[in-house]
Amino acid sequence: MSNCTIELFGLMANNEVIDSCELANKNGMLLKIMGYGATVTSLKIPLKNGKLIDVVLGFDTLNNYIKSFDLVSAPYFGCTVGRFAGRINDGIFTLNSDTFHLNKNNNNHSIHGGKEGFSQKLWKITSEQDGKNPSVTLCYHSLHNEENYPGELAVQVTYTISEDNELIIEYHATTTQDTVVNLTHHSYFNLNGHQSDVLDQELFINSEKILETTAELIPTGIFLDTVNSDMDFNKSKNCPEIIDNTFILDCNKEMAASLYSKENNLKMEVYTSQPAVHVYVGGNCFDTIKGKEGVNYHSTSGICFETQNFPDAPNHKHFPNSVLKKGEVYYQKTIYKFVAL
Ligand code: G6D
Repeated sequence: MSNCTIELFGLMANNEVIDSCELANKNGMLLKIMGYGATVTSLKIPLKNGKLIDVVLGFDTLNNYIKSFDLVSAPYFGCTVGRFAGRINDGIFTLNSDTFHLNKNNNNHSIHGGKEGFSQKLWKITSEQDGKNPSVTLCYHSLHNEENYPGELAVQVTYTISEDNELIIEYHATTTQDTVVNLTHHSYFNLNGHQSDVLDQELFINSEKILETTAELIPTGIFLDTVNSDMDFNKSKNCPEIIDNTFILDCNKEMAASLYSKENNLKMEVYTSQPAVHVYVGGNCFDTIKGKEGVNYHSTSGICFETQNFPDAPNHKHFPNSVLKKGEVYYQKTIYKFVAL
């Protein structure tokens, strides 16, 4: 019996087919992915008491995912974000003495790949792997000058669920000419189930520095110490009502962050190869589109762990490199591990 099921998720306005793929592991963990934005639409985790809970926000229909990008502040539910996740100041960066002017979609800046970033593109399911750690790979070809980024970029994202109830996300990319790349995953997690809120869940972040930003969330280049401040999550504490900050990681193989639900005795551990995790609770798109199962989401319905390079990295020489050169391979990996206690 296959633990990788492909079916129709919906049709685009031009009748282009969007498929979904559901992966199942031996413990009953279920992951559903669909091709529009290479999006995680549901992630069901088995609890010790036998219940199965969906721990990510999302929509029931393709049309609601598409419509969500027309909102003043699109939520990017569960999608793959790129070509460059996060903000780029004034939508401008210089590379190899050429200056690039990106499409602006957030105040006077570019965010999450521009007006129509990877989150709104049709990714093709190119391979699926059955067996004990089932996986699915989706691909997208971003043309040279798409959203004014240089270089044709061939991107792959592979989602795997392991026997240890891990959601493993791996990105590969190559380019026809030097460009900038920063890919991330944008699920809103809620370990009490997608219909509740995260305020009583405990947040841990293995970091002692955040990026200082302007009022428009553009990094100034200054790193702020967080120890003994409101932004110090080295000791777990309840999720804040509002947070929209990039935490600098220096943890190699150690856990980067975690979330814990006392209600469900369920913990999610985050591991990543990325140099930062942008943690986000908030949003103002709610009460506009109905979430899955008709649930009315609100600003504390979920928390994002957007593991990534630093926002605006192309404009700060002391930030980690964000340039992908022709002939190089971009590879990043993030693991969201679920532990039922
Ligand atoms: C806001 O600043 C946040 C981003 O981090 C988030 O990805 C987006 O909303 C959905 O712009």
